[in-house]
Amino acid sequence: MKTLIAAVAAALLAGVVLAQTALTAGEVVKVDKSGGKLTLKHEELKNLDMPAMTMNFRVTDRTWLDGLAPGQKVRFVAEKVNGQYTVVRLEK
Ligand SMILES: [Cu+2]
Repeated sequence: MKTLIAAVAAALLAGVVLAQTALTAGEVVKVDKSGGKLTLKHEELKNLDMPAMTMNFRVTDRTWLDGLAPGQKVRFVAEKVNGQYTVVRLEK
């Protein structure tokens, strides 16, 4: 029972942290559909302690890459998943 309560509490906390992670502005530089990767010129990512730069990200869902084109402005949330910077939320 204690384990269950701890698990529920952890899940709730994770949800709160995720909800508080603000969207960051970015511009699409390159789309790699087959590789499931996206190059973004992004503003500061506070949750990753990262300054503005242009870099590669993996994406949680490759279908997000459909219809994306270089020069397009997006808003996104990135996290480190299994050691790789990954876009976990994308708004076009
Ligand atoms: Cu970066």
